Amino acid sequence: MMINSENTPLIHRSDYQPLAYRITEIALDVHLDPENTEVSARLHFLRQNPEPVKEIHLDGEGLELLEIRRDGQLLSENSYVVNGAGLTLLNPEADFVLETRVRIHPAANSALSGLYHAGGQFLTQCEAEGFRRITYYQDRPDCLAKFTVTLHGPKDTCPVLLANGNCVAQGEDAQGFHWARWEDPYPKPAYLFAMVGGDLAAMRDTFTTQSGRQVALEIYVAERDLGACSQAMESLKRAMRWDEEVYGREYDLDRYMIVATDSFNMGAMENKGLNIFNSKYVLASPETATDTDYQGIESVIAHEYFHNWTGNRVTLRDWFQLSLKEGLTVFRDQEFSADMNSRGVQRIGDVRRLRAAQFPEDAGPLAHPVRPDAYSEINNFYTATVYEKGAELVRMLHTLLGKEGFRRGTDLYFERHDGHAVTIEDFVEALEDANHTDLSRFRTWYAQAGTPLVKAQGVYDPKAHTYTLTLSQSTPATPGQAHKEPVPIPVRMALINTQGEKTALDSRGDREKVLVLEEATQTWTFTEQPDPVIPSLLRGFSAPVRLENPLDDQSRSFLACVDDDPFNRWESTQELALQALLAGTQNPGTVQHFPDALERALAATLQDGAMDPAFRAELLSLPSEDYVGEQMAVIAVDAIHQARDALLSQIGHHFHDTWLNLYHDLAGAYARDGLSIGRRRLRNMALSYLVYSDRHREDDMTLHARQQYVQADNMTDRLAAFQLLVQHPLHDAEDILMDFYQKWQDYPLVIDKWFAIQAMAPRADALRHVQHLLVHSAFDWKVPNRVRAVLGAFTVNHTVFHAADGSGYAFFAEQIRRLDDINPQTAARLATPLSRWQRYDEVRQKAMIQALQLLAAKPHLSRDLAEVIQRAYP
Ligand code: 0A1
Ligand code: ZN
Repeated sequence: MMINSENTPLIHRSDYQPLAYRITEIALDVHLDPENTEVSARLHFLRQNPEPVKEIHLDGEGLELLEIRRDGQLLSENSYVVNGAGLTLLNPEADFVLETRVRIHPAANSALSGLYHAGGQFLTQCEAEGFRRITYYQDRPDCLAKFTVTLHGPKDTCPVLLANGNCVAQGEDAQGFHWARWEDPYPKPAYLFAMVGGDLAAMRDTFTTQSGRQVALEIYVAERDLGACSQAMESLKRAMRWDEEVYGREYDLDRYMIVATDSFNMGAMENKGLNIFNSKYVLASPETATDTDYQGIESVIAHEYFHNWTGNRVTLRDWFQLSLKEGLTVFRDQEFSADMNSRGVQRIGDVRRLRAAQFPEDAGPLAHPVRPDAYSEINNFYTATVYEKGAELVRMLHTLLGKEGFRRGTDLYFERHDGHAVTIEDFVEALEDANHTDLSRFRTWYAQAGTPLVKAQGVYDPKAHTYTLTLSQSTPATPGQAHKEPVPIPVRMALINTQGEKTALDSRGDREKVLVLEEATQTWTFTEQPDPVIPSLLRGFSAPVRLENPLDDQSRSFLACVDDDPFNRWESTQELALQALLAGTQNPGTVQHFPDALERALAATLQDGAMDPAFRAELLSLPSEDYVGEQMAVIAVDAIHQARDALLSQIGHHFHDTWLNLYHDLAGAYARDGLSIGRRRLRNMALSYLVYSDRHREDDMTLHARQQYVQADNMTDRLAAFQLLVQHPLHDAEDILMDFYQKWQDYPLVIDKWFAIQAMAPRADALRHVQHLLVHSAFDWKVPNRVRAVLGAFTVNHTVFHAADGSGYAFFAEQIRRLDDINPQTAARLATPLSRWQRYDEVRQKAMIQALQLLAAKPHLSRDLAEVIQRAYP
């Protein structure tokens, strides 16, 4: 596609060059002012090689250079060059001190990268390349320096001044300004730099490390939110303890600070000793946050904390290694959450997310390896592949090496590389060396894009009493990678007999095994199997693959009732429901057949009152519209929606009395323990099925929802009812919408939900309604959470976004054009659903391509959005 922007040059992994100069120390002096902030920087340069170099490039973007000195002397104009990409120093000495003074404009920074002023606070975001928007620097992760930062700010609006490390001095000057000096003893790359200035209150606590040091913990929020920080604080302490116990990693500074803001592009950022968080992952009270929100806080707080070792102490050589910190840290946070909550339910959620975001990415034009080979804009590579698939690779390594072997490997990794900027290769080597093993073939996982397909074929021989299992693998071609190699795939498996027991698989009596499928096809024979068996494969989802296991419905239904692997038990029910939904899409509009096998599986779960309610709720939920679409050659948007609606109402109707009993029995006082959370989840699921059952009945179950909406004493229950009412196709919920808004208008995170639930409602006038949301007085183009609440939610309102007349796409593209001028990173991310045009029918394809063309023709197209469009429609 012709792109209307200053082209999109690619940066290649193979072009990596080590630094010619290190910067050993940096001292920053910052005078905070929303309109004009001045930043003075003093950098100590040290040449790495004896040979002189012609020039040094320092990155810089949008900086107004006011002064520049080398070793104290003003620099003459012919010894440096300044342009849009930065500053080039000509004929530098072997070592020298560079001083610069620049002016920047935080209030005008709506991209939220670098230093910005939002909601009355000064904040920074430097990953990946934001530091160059603050001062001239070698803004790359292998440039590790010791930072000293002095912040000056007005006392009234900025009583709190924070930066990384320890506060070593503070004072006041004559003009009513005060200042604070911070020193971080650990050399770090610039992407981990942070500073904050604002009127903030702190929730304080302490943590005593395993070696007995006391660490001050501080969470900075607006004064009125102080009461909503306890989940964050408790999660932080649990994460600190867990990292000591499971990885032997202790915190290394005397102070750990977290700052919350409503204006943030992502979830949170692991800046050394000074995390900056989207307030969505800090603030929670039972009245304003759902159980899912609480869970999100626990996992993101842990994620950022775990980065202190996996990312900060051991950092990245270059951005192609991003998954070295992200894949590993996601794996660590998933395991932490599994230990804190229910392991089975956690795994199901992790796989759901992987399949919802990463599998489609891996199957489309934006597919890339976990360790990419080239990029234009690194911000576009904070993807589900780098994060979630990256975590799955680490999980497979954990499976292959075993818990102890993996720990030996990470111990060696930290020992070897502490304080260094390293590669994924270094990580794999440490695991190999610590275990005297060879992971050569495993490396292909990092280099190759695409989701492998594993096909299983099993034969039981009743005479020989053997069960023979043949597994084969293939990976579809992805952009730039036509040919694929086999990868080692750990397949955790068991054989289950007619009594529902796992049989012995070998003479040792093991009842579960990990088979490693390394070749294109391999066969395993299990002897001494006196009875027919059903294979339970890929238990715990032991590898990020698609599995084709040709079982009949009978066997699946059986596994759905007896399999002791929670993931596979869930998977069996999902597969039955998926088949029913796919069948439903074939005959849209007709009364749907509700298969016996699915009925039996659901009935067994519904009757099992002893089962963990959270797990029970998982077993009773249907695959998402997205997931169903993924399994089709052409995504039949409307048919999927109708089939799913129809099956929901059938299940609601068929088990009506059971749902109603559950709904009443599960009522209980609000509490935050795991059991209560599970009970709420299951109860709200019952309510949802009851409301769907209305279609078949005389009674009006929305009355229950209305009552619950009014009487709820917590946001989980209130929002569940609210969502059902707003998204119900027949009932008018204007009064409820007004009521909700009035109650919560002062709580941005709650109002985000109010926007999102409306933007997801498949109502007849949905597009017009979403247009209205964009002009609502509470809508704000500058706040990413708010923009995502409307535009992000709109893209999952499938029947509206994908309306056959193209109206959804056209509307959407217009909004993305507008957003690109304000916040390119968020615009590019939101635009990715358009890249999946090949998956739809011809009419929709045309309309999606038109939308992409509308974007491509935009004047001043950002590099972020340009790259997404370019790759979506080359
Ligand atoms: N490293 C953070 C995520 C993050 C990435 C980029 C950002 O701005 C462009 C902000 C945050 C994490 O993994 O949590
Ligand atoms: Zn991370």
